[in-house]
Amino acid sequence: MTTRESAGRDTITVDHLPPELTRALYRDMRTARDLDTEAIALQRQGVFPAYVSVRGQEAAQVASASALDPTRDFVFPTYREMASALAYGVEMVGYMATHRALWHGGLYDVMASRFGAINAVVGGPVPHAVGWAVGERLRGDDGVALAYFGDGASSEGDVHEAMNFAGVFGAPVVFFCQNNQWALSVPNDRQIAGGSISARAAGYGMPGVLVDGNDAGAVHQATTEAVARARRGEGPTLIEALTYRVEPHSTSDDPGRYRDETETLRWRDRDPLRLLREAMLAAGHTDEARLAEVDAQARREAERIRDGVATAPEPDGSQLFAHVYRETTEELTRQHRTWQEEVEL
Ligand SMILES: Cc1ncc(C[n+]2csc(CCOP(=O)(O)OP(=O)(O)O)c2C)c(N)n1
Repeated sequence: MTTRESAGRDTITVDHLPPELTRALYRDMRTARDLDTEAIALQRQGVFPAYVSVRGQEAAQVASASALDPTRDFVFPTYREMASALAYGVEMVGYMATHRALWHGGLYDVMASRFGAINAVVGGPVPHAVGWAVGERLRGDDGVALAYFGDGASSEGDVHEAMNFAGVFGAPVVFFCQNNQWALSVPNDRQIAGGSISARAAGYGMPGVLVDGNDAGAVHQATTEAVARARRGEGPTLIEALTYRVEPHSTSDDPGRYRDETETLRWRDRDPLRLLREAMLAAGHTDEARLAEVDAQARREAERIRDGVATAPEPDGSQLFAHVYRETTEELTRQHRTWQEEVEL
């Protein structure tokens, strides 16, 4: 059983996993790491107004998203799930364009990707996931919703209501909490009174699983089991992946004002990418030469996405009015006309 202490181990093992799986996890985690670095640079260059780093959370994100079926399931992310999007197969130039604030939902097709738009309302996407999951069952389909949220979001009423509803109605949802130990400047001990977030699951009548969020194999296994359970019609699961936010909350934050950065250094050392790399070498899943090749490919892919985002054309401003309602209102039509007149001046 994973505990808060064992989730801080310095080595992991992948001996029990298929080598193709660990190689795919490594490739996506490596690409996400490089893309994250590029994204921070784009913010510094003024291309992105702001950015939220996923560094240190790549195992939690890539290994959970890759346990899903992108043709059947649906992901409800927050603002920090770039690595999940990448692993799920979302078109990343369009996804990252959201950070350029060109268009509120990015430039990718949310419905076709089955990966929701970036959502900055803390806890907000969690009830959406339950709604979608209940709808899926009413349609007679077997898709599973996965809702990402943070330790801070776990204190929101929305998350309680979503879990309670899902527990009572047996909705096919995986509640995936990335406990990165900080909700902006608020630490875990101001968020959790009962020892862990996963312990709350009992009150909702669902299994609660605490997993080392920096152990890609363990995250993948826990998520695969939760998805299978939901698909079999046995209801929701709450997974708490214990990890750490090693970067500032966002590019606008200064964590030195509220936390002891020597603890951050310890977690930087528990780098999920390094842990996976060492475990793969130890298990004979790869060798240094193959890893060097994957690293080079990941770098090229991150650069391709960066260049695509930086040069993406701005969408036509009239799209502002296109997706507000299925059928537009008189007021919106009036505003659209006014906007048109102003741009034509
Ligand atoms: C409903 C709501 N309340 C407050 C905020 C301001 N806010 C933005 S991020 C954040 C912290 C969220 O922490 P957590 O859920 O742990 O996620 P993390 O950012 O650590 O991934 C807060 C309070 C918000 N965006 N939405």
